[in-house]
Amino acid sequence: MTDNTARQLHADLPDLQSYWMPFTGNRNFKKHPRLISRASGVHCWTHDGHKLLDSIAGLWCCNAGHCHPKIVEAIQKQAAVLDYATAFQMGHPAIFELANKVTDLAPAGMDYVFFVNSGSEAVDTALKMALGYHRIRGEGSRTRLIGRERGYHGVGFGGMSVGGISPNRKMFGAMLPGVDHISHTHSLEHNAYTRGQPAWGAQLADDLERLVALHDASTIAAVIVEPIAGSTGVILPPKGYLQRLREICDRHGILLIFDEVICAFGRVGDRFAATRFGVTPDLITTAKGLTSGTVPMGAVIASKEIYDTFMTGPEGAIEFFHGYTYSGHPLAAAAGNATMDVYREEGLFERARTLEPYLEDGLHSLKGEPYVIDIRNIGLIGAVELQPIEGKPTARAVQLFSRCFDNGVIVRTTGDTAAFSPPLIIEKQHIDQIIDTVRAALRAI
Ligand code: PXG
Ligand code: PLP
Repeated sequence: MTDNTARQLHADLPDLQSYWMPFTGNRNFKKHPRLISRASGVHCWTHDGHKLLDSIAGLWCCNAGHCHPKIVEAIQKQAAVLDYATAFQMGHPAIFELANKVTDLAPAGMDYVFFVNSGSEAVDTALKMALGYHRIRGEGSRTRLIGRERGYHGVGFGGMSVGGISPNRKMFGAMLPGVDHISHTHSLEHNAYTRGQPAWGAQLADDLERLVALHDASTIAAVIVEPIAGSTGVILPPKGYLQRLREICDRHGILLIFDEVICAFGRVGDRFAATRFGVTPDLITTAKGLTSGTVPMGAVIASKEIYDTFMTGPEGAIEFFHGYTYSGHPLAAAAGNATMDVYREEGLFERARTLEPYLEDGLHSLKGEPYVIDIRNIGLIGAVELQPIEGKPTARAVQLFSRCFDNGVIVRTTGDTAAFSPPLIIEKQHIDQIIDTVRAALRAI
């Protein structure tokens, strides 16, 4: 079908031709468009009025639910008062306020916030902070960055390089030099159908010792991991794993970066994965839930030690030659402030923790349904892994997605895993609807 025919078939839609869509099969989409034109709470509606329960909070981001009136009002008010102010050698009140609100939630000792516009920018920023930190301290030989297999850290050159998802990497050349990866922690053999953190696998953190032995600690700046890997299909940290990673980093003077773009702000039933698991990294990257997905914004939360190290050059000099035109944008700041207020007033982090067992029971009730080979969960995160169709990876999950979509539920699939990350305002009846819809879809595909 040509693009012209696609346009005629969907005469009620805008012309779809010029938009090059991200992470999308563009040609297929333009033949079978799915446009979301409205959203409220845990629901959204397509352009032709099909109502959908959003089991993934947009894309792991609309934690307070869609179009929360308080957040909407804050953005509207801000837009009329101050549209933009440069963040370089200037500032505006709302962004200082937000920095304080974020550090109030952050683990003790993580007292400074650098604002960016996305998770990808947060990751690249954190990696640069790590390199700069060592250099200022006279350890400029620490230039290596260590990621983890199957990790997702966004699509910038830094995040892609430390990332471990091959389709996201293979087209884009040599990437950053001096990057290496520790092994991932997913094991169906040992951990299938675990509720919460798996018991097996803490020793996988020792893979970092292998890289220290290979490269020498004096060449390694930082290790970056997602405490809970989301994008790759939800991989939970084995009990004791993150603690062990922290210990190894401490032993060798390596900075530990938690990429909490998905985990932060209630998703794991706590403020951060760091607070839930009781492991404090040196840097935390966030985005998504920071503004409940309403206005693009990301942030790096840094330890006092890292901030203080940068604040040592000549008085008046710029300490960190880094920043984005839209760092700390007023609309994002207003959205972030309102979002933090909503989280607190509505007790949404506690709510996520309270609902965790209900979602867990619902998801694990899918054990034994056709094609299901594993179920994983923590906080308001869940995953159902399916047996791939022989020779056609991802095809089974795509069928599940389509079925659920037609039956009124948006699920996210990655590889052959369906992932769930509903808004934290979700109610039990919605969780029931998600589980019922997925069960029926599994039986039908
Ligand atoms: N780090 C992590 C851990 C993420 O999950 C990013 C960085 C990048 O953030 P931006 O804002 O640059 O997209 C992410 C983003 C999925 C999915 O299918 C998840 C993300 C992005 C796209 C798809 O689960 N997370
Ligand atoms: N490219 C050019 C030509 C620019 O002038 C700028 C910023 O001034 C950028 C890229 C970077 O844009 P941003 O600060 O939005 O990341």
